[in-house]
Amino acid sequence: MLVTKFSDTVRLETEGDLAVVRVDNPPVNALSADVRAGLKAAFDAVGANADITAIVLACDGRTFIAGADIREFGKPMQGPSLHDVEEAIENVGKPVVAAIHGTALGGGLEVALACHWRVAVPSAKCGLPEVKLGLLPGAGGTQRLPRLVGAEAALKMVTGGDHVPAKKAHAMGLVDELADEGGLEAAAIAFARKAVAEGKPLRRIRDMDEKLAEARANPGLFDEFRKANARKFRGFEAPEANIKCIEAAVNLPFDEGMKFERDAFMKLMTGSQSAAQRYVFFSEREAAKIPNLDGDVKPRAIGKVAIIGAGTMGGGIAMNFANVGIPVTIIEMKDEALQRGLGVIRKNYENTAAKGRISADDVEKRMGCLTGSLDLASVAEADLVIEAVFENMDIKKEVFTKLDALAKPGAILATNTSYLDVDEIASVTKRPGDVLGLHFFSPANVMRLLEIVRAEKTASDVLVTALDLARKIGKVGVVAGVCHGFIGNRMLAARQREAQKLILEGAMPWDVDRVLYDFGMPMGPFQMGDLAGLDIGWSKETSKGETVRDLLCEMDRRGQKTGAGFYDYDEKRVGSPSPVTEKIILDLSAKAGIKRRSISDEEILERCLYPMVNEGAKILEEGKAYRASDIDIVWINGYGWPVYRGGPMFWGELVGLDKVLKRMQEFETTMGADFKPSALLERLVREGKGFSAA
Ligand code: 3H9
Repeated sequence: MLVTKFSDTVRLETEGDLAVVRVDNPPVNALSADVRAGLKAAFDAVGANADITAIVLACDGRTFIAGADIREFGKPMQGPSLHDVEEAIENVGKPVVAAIHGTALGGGLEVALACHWRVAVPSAKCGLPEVKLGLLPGAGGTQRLPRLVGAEAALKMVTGGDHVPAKKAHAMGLVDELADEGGLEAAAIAFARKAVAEGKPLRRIRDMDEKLAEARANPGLFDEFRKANARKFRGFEAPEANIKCIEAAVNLPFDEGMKFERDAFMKLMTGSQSAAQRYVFFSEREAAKIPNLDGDVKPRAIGKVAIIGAGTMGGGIAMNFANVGIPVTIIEMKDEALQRGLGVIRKNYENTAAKGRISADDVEKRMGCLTGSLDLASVAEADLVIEAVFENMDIKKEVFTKLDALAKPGAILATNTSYLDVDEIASVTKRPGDVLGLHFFSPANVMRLLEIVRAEKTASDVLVTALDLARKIGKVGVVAGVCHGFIGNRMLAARQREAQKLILEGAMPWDVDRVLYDFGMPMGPFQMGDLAGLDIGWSKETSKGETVRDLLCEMDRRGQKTGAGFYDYDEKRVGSPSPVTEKIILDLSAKAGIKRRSISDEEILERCLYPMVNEGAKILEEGKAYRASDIDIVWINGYGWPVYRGGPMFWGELVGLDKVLKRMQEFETTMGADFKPSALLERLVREGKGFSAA
């Protein structure tokens, strides 16, 4: 075999009349300038070499090409473009077969689509996930894919960005042949040789028209698709741009479609939404890294988990582990509560199975991972114990005192508290190094965020274990320090405070909710309150009847569950502004001597969001978050902050920290200390820096 290097990351292996062009650019074979240059040169060379009759494009390492190199985006382009590479492949004049393992994503799949055929192992996945980065496939993906699989399937793939398993890709016509695991390259070579032997005409996808003709016969397709997905796409620019490109593929000649795609790609690439979404991609990966660790800290092995409390939270947490096959013991004090909890979990799984997302077998397999117990001593076998009992310091301390006596040495002891001081909880044990907070968000089996609360004495390997475990159960773990409400709820409190003040000063709950919904949040604070139940943490006995919430609860308007809260609800739980709430608010304003005024949408937004940015800055300066981007990841994954706005800290910088500071100072002058700017915010503005310099 003759090996020729065409760049640091691309080599050509020739044997007789066969050439394998191989990419080796760890970790994910991204299409860096070096890879593009190597590929172009290699294909030019094999094209010119009359001895070569068949070519396979393959990758070393764990995956086929996983896309363009996102780190190069926004920098000046170097070397040949991806379009040049694809032209060199498509027009090489001999059969080219892509051998796909791991993931063929974005530009990687686009390169594979420029090949004449594709062979994949069953474990491989194909996708055009650009939409998740606020982009569209910018190297012909939107023009070639519909020609191969039809416009409807292409629309779903480019706007959903999901990874399609090879078997499905094969059924769709995206992959031409499935190879045995381990036999990929042999199969791709055999495929290429057969094409030569049979004299198969080279299949250039750009020349195919049959599937497009089908789409042209169905002119309503695109608007129906837009309508069906309007809710999902709300606020995002990229899905519509992707749809327009597929429309262009159907209606324009290939080269014009390519130009349309390139222009649309550049528009998205230079916009703020894609910048935000690319930032979130890297920030999520950054969040898994603990700065300044001493040496190579290994995670502890977690083979068994125990959860104390079978309520909504405990049950939801348990499901995360059962989903990935980790055995869980759920401990309750009374059998009735235990059976109820296990029953809710089973029902949840059965609902998921009814929707076709898991099989009936999966339900039993997952339930088989769960064991109920009425004896706290069952924690003895667990490597990780998570307490999810009532949110009360005395109760938590009592539980941890017992856990300290019962858990095995080296077991990690976690509390699911949302607010309480984890140092104080850890202090009742003789092993505070093993204690930390694992703050799951409700519904705990659904929400992606896991706040990992690092107490003063939490050991490094305990933190590393928690981050590792978060990834295993499909969560995004973010480390927070001990403070009231940690990262997420502490910032939420700043927003809630302003929302409550705004309705007494002149706005109505539906005004505040509308402004935040239009900003891109899934719902506003009052809708959220109604959904969660206004009586959380409220009781008739202790109500002072002083707040809107007190008065609503006293009238048994406790939110959606009682058919009324801030809003009135119909039988389908659709809310409408309530005259009852309005009267309560007007009366309370009058009682407090507040002269109500008209409040602009702009003020509502600034009053709700700037104090959050400011609180985030305080969290940073107090060292309660490692980085500003961690704060953003909390808000995107735990509270539905729109990903295309990058999180509150990213958004604050986009608005301009100087502008945020100036408004905070003005509000402080007129409305007092709630708006006192953080010292960090002042310093960064003074120095003209962003949060990454904090
Ligand atoms: C595109 O292709 C545009 C084209 O249409 C048009 C061009 C004209 N670039 O996720 P992991 C890094 S847009 C640079 O932990 P996994 C990542 O940051 C692109 N770096 O591994 C991390 O670095 P670090 C379309 C990348 O096994 C390391 O690799 N493609 C890229 O859990 C490991 O990543 C995508 O959107 C990249 N493209 O998952 C695919 N990808 O170690 C994006 C990863 O320093 N990538 N890195 O933290 C993924 O979805 C996952 O990384 C993948 C592997 C599934 C591939």
